[in-house]
Amino acid sequence: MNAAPWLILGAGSLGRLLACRLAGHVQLALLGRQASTAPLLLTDPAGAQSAQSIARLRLDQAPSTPAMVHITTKSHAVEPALRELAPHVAATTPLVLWQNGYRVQQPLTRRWPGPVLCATTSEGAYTDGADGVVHAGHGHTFIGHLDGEHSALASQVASVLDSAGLACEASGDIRRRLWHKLAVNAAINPLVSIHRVRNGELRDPIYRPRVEAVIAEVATIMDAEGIAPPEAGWATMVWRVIEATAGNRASMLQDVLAGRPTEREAILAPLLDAATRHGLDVPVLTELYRHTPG
Ligand code: KPL
Repeated sequence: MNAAPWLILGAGSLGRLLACRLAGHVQLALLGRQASTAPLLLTDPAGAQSAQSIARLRLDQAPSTPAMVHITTKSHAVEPALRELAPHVAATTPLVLWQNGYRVQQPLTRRWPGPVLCATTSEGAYTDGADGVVHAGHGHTFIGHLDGEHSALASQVASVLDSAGLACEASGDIRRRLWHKLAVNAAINPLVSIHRVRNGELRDPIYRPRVEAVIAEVATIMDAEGIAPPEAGWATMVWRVIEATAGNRASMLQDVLAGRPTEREAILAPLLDAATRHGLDVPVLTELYRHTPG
């Protein structure tokens, strides 16, 4: 095992999932608002439970020379969390950003003195009480640097995650992968959070044309941004995810129901900014932004 620990900043569902899966593969600590000596309880996709003894620390208790820091908070919480952590860790520490959308990735890649990798994942997980995480479904993770640098580091991280049971590969084109996920999230999350419906209900005739209209505007923006479409096309990609997650309450709907801030700024704002940059008129996305809870 590596001597320098991997720090996981953010003890929500993704942070807990990474901690439980990586335990035994690397030294690690999970950083959150509160320290805890309680073990983390992982429920795997088959329903089997296991208790993991993991160091759970406050940010100010972080070891000063970690091998890397995985930031798993929501996008809007990254800057405050990193401000709090920065005085405690070397500025050359590699960061891995796991946020949805495209809000923090570019500024942090330019600003942080150490290497910054971005990750995008379709692993499904949710928290279960104060100490539990349910790994609801296996997915796939891609990791890479926005400009394709630090490929050896990306491969090393991907290989550890992969051997820890989280299918993962290094990507030389992580920007495209992040925008693809953003396209899916933009077509699903705002609509289901406004109408408080499960993903599969978007197939109903009252919602379907709205989804199609969002996809059409997103496709135009992606084209202007030079983001190559998925092989199957934008619409097929989105409808496949809706089909595969039909019974899910999307993360944005869960945030709304729990009274938490949503990822509206991380998901819709980059699309609107890109539309403005390219002089594109996007009335459907503009309206969607206005109605989506922030
Ligand atoms: O990633 C998701 C989310 O909930 O944020 C989708 C793909 C919409 C699945 O629910």
